[in-house]
Amino acid sequence: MTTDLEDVIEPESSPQSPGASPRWCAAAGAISALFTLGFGYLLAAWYEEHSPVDNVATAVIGHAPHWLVEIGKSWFGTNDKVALGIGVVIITTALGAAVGRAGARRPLVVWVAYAVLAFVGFVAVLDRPDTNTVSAAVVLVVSALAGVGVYFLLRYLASLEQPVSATAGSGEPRPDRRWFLGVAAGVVVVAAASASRARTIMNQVAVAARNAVGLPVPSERAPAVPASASLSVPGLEPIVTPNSEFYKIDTAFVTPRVDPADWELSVGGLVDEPFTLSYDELLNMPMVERYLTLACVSNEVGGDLISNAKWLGVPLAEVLDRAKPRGDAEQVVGRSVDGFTAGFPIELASDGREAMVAVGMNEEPLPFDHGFPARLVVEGLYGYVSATKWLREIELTTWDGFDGYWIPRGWSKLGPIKTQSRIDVPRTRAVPAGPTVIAGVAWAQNRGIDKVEVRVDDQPWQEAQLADAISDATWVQWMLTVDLAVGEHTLTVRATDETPETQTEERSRPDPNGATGWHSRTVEAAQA
Ligand SMILES: Nc1nc2c(c(=O)[nH]1)N[C@H]1C(S)=C(S)[C@@H](COP(=O)(O)O)O[C@H]1N2
Ligand SMILES: [Mo]
Repeated sequence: MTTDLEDVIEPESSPQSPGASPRWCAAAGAISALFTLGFGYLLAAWYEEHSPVDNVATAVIGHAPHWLVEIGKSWFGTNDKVALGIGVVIITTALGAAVGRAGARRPLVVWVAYAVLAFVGFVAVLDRPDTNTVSAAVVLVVSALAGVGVYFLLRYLASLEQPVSATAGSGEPRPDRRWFLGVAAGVVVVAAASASRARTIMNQVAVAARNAVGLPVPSERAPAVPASASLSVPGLEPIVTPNSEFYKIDTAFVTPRVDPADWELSVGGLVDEPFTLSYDELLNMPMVERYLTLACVSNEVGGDLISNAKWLGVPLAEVLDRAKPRGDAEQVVGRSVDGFTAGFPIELASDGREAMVAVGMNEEPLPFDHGFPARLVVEGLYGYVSATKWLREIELTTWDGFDGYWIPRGWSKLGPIKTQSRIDVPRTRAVPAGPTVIAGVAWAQNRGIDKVEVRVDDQPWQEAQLADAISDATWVQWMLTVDLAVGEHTLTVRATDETPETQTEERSRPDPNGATGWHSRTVEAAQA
């Protein structure tokens, strides 16, 4: 018997065809789905657009219910985007297999499934402000057609039979899988190569541009960090966090890699003189340099979503003044290239706290992960209401006129950082009995730390030694040597800020406006 195109389109017409069985059609479906992802990624890179997977994942992150996002964060922590990416690939493969299998009897199902896929991809595009819908549609249609093509090709190859001579004697036609397997392997390789090539294309322009940036010399340098700001306790975090160690939190499925050549910062809203700045214009404004400790509202008591860096940037007050804010402007909203928003009261831009449009971080242009080419940093506010990365717009609006990204998701509209302290040393549970150094950090940005106290079990609080603070905008190190008897001990720390207010013992969760409670650690002291 022969296999012709008719069999491919309507397999019922040749019931004895052994090749394109549902199982092999499922494999063809899974492989063509993977091919669609990789090829779509490459097309998107050519068109300088986000990949369809990125768009869909971004839409999922943006519209996922509050509880689901929190589950994602608690299961996968900072790896939640990787988990989501792997999830997308697994789901696509599984759906592809199911559709491919259904296509064994009803090829139309495959066409419909790919059409639905392209439609979902298109709806996700509509959510992104920085996307050209026409090129996105081209990417979706072409990659979906390519996926359908690969499916029917594989399905056809799966139906091939060995030449009659090879099956002589039996009389039964036997399937010939060699073509299928060879082509399928080739398709998988092409899909993977497309994805990796797309990644490179998407990154290279921005990477080269960032490498070429020469940061301006600030008109006001930050004073050098005094040696007295660092206690020499092994295991204590450095007072200034290296960029590679700086905590990273954002909603971006793929870190934006913005080419500053096609970037602009616009300042507008309730202002008399809206304006835009190119990256070079921004770099030519008078710059200051400041140490500032950023903290995430999601940080648990004792957690590490807090880091300290030296930032280089233009004071926010100068940027806003230039636009001549109107009397009814109450809120400063930062908007990112990927649609994230964060807002805070306009008074905080000029009440003496550090607040800037930052371009540099620890003597480098901002790393991509931390907002290149520009971001906001505001002393004393959690990042979710202030520290917009990949900043593209500053809009002045009324307080009720706009809610930032996290506000409708259950977080407070005001996000002042709460006074907190953390035990870092000892790092291990087992410690030698006798004099033991306890050390850590405490922070109360914009108020300053007045004192830190440590308690062993139920003994009286003892005041710890404080290192010199770089400024009220940064965390401060503390240490205390306590005498531990053999056995188990609970060490507890609490800080008092300069208001002066001592942090509350009452434990509360990070949502809606930052965790409270005293950090404590249990150690086991043994005879040395
Ligand atoms: N564009 C954008 N900016 C953002 C966010 C985001 O999701 N997208 N997250 C904010 C939050 S919640 C925090 S805590 C800080 C974290 O900054 P970092 O990643 O540089 O530490 O960035 C803020 N800026
Ligand atoms: Mo955050």
